[in-house]
Amino acid sequence: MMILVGQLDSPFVRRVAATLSHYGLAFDRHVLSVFGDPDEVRRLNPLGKVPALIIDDGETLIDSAMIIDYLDELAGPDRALTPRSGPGRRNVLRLATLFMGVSERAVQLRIETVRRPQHLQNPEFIEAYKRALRASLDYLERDCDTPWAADASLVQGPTQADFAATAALTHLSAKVPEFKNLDAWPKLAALCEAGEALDAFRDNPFVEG
Ligand SMILES: N[C@@H](CCC(=O)N[C@@H](CS)C(=O)NCC(=O)O)C(=O)O
Repeated sequence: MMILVGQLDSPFVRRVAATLSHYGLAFDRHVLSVFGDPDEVRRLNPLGKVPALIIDDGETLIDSAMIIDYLDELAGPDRALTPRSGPGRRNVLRLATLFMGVSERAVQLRIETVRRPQHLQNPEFIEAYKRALRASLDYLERDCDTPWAADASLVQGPTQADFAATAALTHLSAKVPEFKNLDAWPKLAALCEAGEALDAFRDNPFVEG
C-alpha cells in the first residue's frame, strides 16, 4: 500500500491525501513533521520538505505537483482531475499552481513571523509576503469561475484547481490571522466551502499543527 508522508496541517500534503481518497486509492500515513523529524524527512526527500509518497514498488515521489501527476496517471484520463490536454489542461494547471503558490507564500510568512525570533524578523519580507498573498487572492477572485474554479466552458465539475484551492484557502485562513476571514474574496470563500464539503476533504480533515 502507498504511504503518504507528512501532516494534514500542510496544504500540500492535504491536497495529495484528498486526491488519493477521490481516486479511491488506499494509502497509509506516516505522520512526520518537517520541524520535529528533520533527519527522517531528509532521508525521504533531501530538500527536507513534505509531502513524499512511497509507492508500491518502494520508489519515493516528492513534491505535490509531481505526486499528483502520478496519481492522475493511475486514475486514468477519464477520471483524472486534470484534463488531458489543451486549454482546459493549461487553465487547471495555472489555477492549481497559483493556489499552491499562495500556500508557498503563507508558509514563508509563517516561517518569518512564527519561527524566527522577533528581533531577527524582517518587516520588508513580511510585508512583501502579505502583499503577494493579497494580490494573488484578488487575481484568483477575478479569474476563477463558479461553482468550480476552472472555466466551465472547458471542463465540468471539480478539478485539481479546486483541490488546490480548498487545501490552500483552508490552510491560509487557519494559519495566518490576517486572512482568517475571506469575506473580501467571496468567490474564493464559496469555492473553499464547496471543496470542504467533498468526501475527499471530509475524509482528510485539516488538523492544527
Ligand atoms: N513545492 C512543494 C512545497 C512543499 C512544502 O513547502 N512543504 C512544507 C510543509 S507545509 C515544508 O515541508 N516546509 C519545510 C521547509 O520549508 O523547510 C510541494 O508542492 O510539495
